Amino acid sequence: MKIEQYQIDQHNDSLLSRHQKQLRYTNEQLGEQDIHAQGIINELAAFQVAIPSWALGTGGTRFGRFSGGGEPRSLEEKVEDVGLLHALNRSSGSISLHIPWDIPEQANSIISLATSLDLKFDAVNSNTFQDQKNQEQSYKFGSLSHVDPKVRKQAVEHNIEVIRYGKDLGSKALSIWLSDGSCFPGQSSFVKSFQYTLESLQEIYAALPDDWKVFVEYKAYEPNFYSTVIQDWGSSLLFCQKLGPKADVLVDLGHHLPNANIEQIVATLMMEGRLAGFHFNDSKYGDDDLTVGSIRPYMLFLIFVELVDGMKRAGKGSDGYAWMIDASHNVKDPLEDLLQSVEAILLAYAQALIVDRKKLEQARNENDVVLAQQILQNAFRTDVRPLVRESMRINGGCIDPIGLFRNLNVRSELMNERGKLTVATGL
Ligand code: PSV
Ligand code: MN
Ligand code: MN
Repeated sequence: MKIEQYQIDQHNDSLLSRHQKQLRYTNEQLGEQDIHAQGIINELAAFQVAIPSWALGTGGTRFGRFSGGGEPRSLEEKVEDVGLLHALNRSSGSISLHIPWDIPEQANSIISLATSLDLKFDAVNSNTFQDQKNQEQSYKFGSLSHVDPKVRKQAVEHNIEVIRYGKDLGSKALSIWLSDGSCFPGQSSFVKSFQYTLESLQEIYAALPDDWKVFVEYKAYEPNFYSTVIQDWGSSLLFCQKLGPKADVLVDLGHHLPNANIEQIVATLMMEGRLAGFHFNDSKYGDDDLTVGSIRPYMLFLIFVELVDGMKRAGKGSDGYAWMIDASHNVKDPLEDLLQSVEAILLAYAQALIVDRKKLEQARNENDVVLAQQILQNAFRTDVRPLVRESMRINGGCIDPIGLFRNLNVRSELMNERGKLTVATGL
């Protein structure tokens, strides 16, 4: 299944006059506040969000999995699915692989498939949270932090192997999420676990190519429920500082304890120049991996307020960070869900771009709390959807990606091609 440009153009033609009317209204509204809408549209058009290979099928929960059908059966089909998303929104121009769920047996052919769909390979992810077939040592009691040097060695070698796969594909970063920790008090020593992990990470760091980065992801709990070795942004930053300039902290929105002020974490990491990027998702309770912006859109906006500020201070564009969705789908079509997530990210980014920074600064200096809140909420409550639609349209994408996905019956086409009962490889 491939979406042709003429299908997108036809779809856009049918929506164009309505879209232009709405866009004119938004432009006028922003113009009154001296905001140049075209500049914002260009920033949105440049913003690319990577799609993880494991979010293309139904994830399920530990209680069950209800496959939706037509799911990708191979790495090639996963790349093709991301190609469909990117054709529709022109904002999902890369895929992130998880080894060994995805093994690029022949790098050249997978690269040429990706290139034909205008896709690149984002960070590669290692996996030491599951035992693999024919693996000598078990990760039941940890991997990079394990008390047994043989287990640590195996986990280090796996990460180095992942770097090799990534190098062949043109990736530029290794993402490490460590599930290591303990389920009960007394099970392990916090200090030794940290030190073993540091030594293991140092070996992996030494194997990084010159132009690579390692992203260190933290998570408060799960699958270990008493302690996690890299439990929070502070631990992650500590590892990164000890490792060196090629290591940065990766923030996954679902990996915090309830009520954590994630926007403040982001501001601090950016102040220190140590933010690698994001795993975007949303949650009500924990690592729910729900559609971005579906539960706490105001929090997402506040995070983007800090991101925009931090990027300006660092003199970096949005391409200086790794943006990715890390989601799982139980009841929605995974592709539709991902389209919704990308749109939510762009909406929050657009809202953050229209915040009147000068007035905000002034309100802060005058301790005018009411005005400061109003300035933020004024931006948050502005309907920026026409700007996001326009950013996709000028890049050759759709005004309404989910609309065209449905009009073209993409999912039933995929079911015809791949079968009704296919289950995505991976998770
Ligand atoms: C762990 O919860 C996580 O967020 C990490 O990023 C993993 O690599 C990913 O999910 C997939 O399991
Ligand atoms: Mn993640
Ligand atoms: Mn997670």
